[in-house]
Amino acid sequence: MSSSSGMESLILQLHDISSVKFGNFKLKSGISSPKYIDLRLIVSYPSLLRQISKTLISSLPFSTKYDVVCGVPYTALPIATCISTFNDVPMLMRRKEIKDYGTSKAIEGSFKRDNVCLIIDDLVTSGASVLETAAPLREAGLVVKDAVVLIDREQGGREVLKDNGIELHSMIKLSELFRILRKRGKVDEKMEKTLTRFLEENRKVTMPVPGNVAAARVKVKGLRYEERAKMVKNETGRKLFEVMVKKETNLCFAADVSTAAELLQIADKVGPEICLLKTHVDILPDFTPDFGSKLRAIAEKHNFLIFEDRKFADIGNTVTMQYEGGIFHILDWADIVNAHIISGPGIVDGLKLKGLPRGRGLLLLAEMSSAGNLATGDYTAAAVKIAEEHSDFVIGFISVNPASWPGAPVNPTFIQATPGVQMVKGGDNLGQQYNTPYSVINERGSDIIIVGRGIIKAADPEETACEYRLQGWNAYLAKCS
Ligand code: S5P
Repeated sequence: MSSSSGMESLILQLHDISSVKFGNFKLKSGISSPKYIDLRLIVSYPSLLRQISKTLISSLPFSTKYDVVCGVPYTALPIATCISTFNDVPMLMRRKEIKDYGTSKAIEGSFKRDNVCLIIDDLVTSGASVLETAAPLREAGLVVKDAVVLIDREQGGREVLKDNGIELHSMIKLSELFRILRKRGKVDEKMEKTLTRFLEENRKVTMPVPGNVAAARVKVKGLRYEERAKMVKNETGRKLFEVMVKKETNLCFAADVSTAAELLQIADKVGPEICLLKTHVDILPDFTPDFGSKLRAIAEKHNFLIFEDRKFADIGNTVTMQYEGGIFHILDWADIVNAHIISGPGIVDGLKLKGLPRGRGLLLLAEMSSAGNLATGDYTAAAVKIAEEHSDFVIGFISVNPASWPGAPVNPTFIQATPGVQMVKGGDNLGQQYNTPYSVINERGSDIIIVGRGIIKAADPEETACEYRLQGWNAYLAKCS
């Protein structure tokens, strides 16, 4: 069997077992796709799995050298296992969930520092999942230079990986797979045209564009807020970036004062310095129904947005009522609210139901600033995933160190807002932890500094807000350059 007829037979088998399907599929991201590829099914077909594993390795250039292999969890794990046993090459496993007991290792298996590790995956789209596996391998001292995949979707992953020092080898490109199935009569002419158009439209994902969320993970560091504004789907998210650019500020003021009267007064004072004003409306003893309209008038006067830090956490149905109703009618006056993801993605669906028709935006709490909090690791990753699935409504995250997230920098359409900011690193006596504006923006990969007591307790809050604005903005300029 020649290698091209071997490849054709593999592709036909994948089609026969419905690992590759054609039609009209709604993907998790919300976009419609004329094809659906699910390679998890191959574990039920041992001879196919064997064939794929052998073909994958033979598709590597002769010059590719490696000491160990590691499959991207989960679909590629059985493939990597077969490759390991057939070729007598040791395998490593990357844990998706890192245990917080025992040895807490991210990489299982035995290896030496500087061992070269070949990454194996089933599909590559944006390259993000390969990078997520490469990061802990590299952190553990391994060298990662090559990745081999079954199918390259030709959506920018190759370029993203190259930028990160990884050469991509693929057994087959998606366009080639379509061509073979067309030749073998498995795809009609009309579907072939739809597929070609789909590929063309999705090809340039290395240039971040709205809707191409995963692929937009590239090069956020050098992107300016004005460029990112153009990529955002949600109108409030876009407006926030625009306000930041226009007013040259990435300062959010956390207006945790004791009364509504005081809040309105200080909002008017610091208004020129800020892009966002954050409230905790439930701490105001003198709240009246006209609070929202009064605050909105000040926000319009000084051109800033309003963020009610409600930290919704309940099930979807309950949060719809909490958002819209009660005493506070948050939906009527807050441009932005935030939510924990502890209850699962239904909370976003609930808030979106009410918020999206009003053009509102949502921030997800991916990390927290307080000592010992539990929003770390997989929890943070789950927040990113939910955000990507709802990028029409989720505008970004409350985060502390997004530069450290796997696959960072994350999609630049999302804004990162960080609390726990003061001029000097430190904390309060109830667990709050502070970093400086420079560290938050420049080193920790955030976009907005959220400052409360640093301004409220200053002798001159107006002047201090100006100082925070300058520090935050200069850190941003330094990051861009
Ligand atoms: O993890 C968090 C999330 C938030 S939104 N840590 C926080 O401190 N916050 C909020 O940011 C908090 O509720 C408060 O309103 C503000 C920080 O205030 P500061 O006085 O410590 O600057």
